[in-house]
Amino acid sequence: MRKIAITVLIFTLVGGSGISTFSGARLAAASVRKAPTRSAEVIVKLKMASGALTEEGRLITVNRTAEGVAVSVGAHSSEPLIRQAGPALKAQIAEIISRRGLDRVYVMKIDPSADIDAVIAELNRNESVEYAEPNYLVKPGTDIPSDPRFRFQWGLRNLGLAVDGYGATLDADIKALDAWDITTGIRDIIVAVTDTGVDITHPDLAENIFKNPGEVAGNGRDDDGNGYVDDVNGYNVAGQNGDVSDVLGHGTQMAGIISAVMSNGVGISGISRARILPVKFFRKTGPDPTDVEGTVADAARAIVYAVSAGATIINASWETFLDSNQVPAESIRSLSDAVHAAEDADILMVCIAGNEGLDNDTVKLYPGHYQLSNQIVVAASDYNDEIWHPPFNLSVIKSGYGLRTVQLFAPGVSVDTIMARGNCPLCSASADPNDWYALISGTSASAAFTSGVAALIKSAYPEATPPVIKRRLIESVDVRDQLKPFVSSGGRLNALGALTIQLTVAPPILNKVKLKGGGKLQLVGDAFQRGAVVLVGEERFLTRPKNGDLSVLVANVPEDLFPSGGAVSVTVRNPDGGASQPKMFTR
Ligand SMILES: [Ca+2]
Ligand SMILES: [Ca+2]
Ligand SMILES: [Ca+2]
Repeated sequence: MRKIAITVLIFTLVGGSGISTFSGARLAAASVRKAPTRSAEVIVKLKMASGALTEEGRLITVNRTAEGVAVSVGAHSSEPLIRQAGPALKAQIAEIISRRGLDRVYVMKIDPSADIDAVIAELNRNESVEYAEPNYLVKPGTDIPSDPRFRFQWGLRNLGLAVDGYGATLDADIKALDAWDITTGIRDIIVAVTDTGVDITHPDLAENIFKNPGEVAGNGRDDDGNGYVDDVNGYNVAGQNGDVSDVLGHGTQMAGIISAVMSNGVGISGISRARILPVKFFRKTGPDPTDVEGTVADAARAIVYAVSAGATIINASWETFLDSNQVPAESIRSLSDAVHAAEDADILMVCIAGNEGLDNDTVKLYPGHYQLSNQIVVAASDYNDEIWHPPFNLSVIKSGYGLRTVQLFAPGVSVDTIMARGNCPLCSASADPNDWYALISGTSASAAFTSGVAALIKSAYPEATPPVIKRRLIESVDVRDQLKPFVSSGGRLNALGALTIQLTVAPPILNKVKLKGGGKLQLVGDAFQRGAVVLVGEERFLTRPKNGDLSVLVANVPEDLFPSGGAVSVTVRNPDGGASQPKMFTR
């Protein structure tokens, strides 16, 4: 198998709304660091400017500050990370973006000859700056397909017949046929494929592609007013347009595993009938088909678009580049802010353990390394329930793993899926529809399997929050001795088990409710979990632990929900589904 070689180029910013340009370079050109792990950009988050904020935490003056900060280090341009805030942006989404400060994050283009480390150090000394960090590059987590003609979906049902020429084990599969007796997935479920794009007209996929009913294609207008122009079938956050065509072929492979059209007499079957929301964030950087690049800033934008578009699940089959000298000591905070926003929006995010055979407990691989309550990290197993390794060589491991940080295995070797059509590295140039399929290997495929099963869980249990979906996935695995040393659950994904397992839940206990000035609701009790919500009457509000203490939760609630002298029911619900007894509270 050939690894994808992705040419890394320093790209030029395309002109567009919201980009400010500057001239002049103040920092002297220093030793040029040709780092293949990051672009010639920095990501800067500004502190909240005191006294200038509106009630919602938004303000105009921050933009002026961003320009000032950019000029101070000789940046060529400064562009807000979040470029969209249309009238249709739901208040809840706006609140999440503001809560995570994503509206204070800027991407600044630095002179390629400047010393980026020095620029970042200077930015971090600036009193207006909350953090500054490199705009790291990310890569899709897969290898080039091996044999486009060989189609046998052992991961769904393994009959023990040879796979790609190698012996396989009966029942080393996710039990998809039995799971489909319970549900094949409902179309309300939206799986955002944050990736290289998707071939949305592929005959085995088109029916399951998300369609934005309020948007008119190709008229250059944002018809539904959600802040994104022409986002009819998802969005291209890097190019700021509705062209989600696949620049590499990788996103299409993921979409096929998750939701290739079932029972249409064509090709393969996806795991679910959920709809695919293509969110393209990789971009072309040159004429060669392999000139494709993705950055952390665009990955963060992709996550925010998925949040805005109402995704249920985000499939993140990509990872930061790994080089022991380049992996930062600190986390990548801009990407963390975006993943936190997905957590606030109750979106499950499926992440990969990587394809370098690295122990994720010791090597930081993003976005999986954040380990937030809505994230699950997946390793790749083969048709014999072994960790992904080269044929006949069990001593070399290709899948990433981690007893603390990787939760489960899912099929990731010689997995049958669909190919995008056209001129790209993982595309098919053939006119024969039989050639529009391929076997692929990588933890990317394993994440897509997991996203597909998560879509089935959410179809059968619409109330399930990400932590509940995670528990269903993790606690129902088929445990295998040979997988135990590698992941916390010790096993491989089992779709049937994930749908049928009985979860035990310890409900939170709500002892005391207090209403402080400004609508600050304080909840005192036991067995609260991070990410718990409070129901005030019918309305739901996010909580946060007071000073990190989980026995006291705080939520911002409009005071008018508590009429003077009238009793209101207050309930705390944990993300794992446990709910306290309602407590009647009178202001
Ligand atoms: Ca739109
Ligand atoms: Ca339009
Ligand atoms: Ca099909």
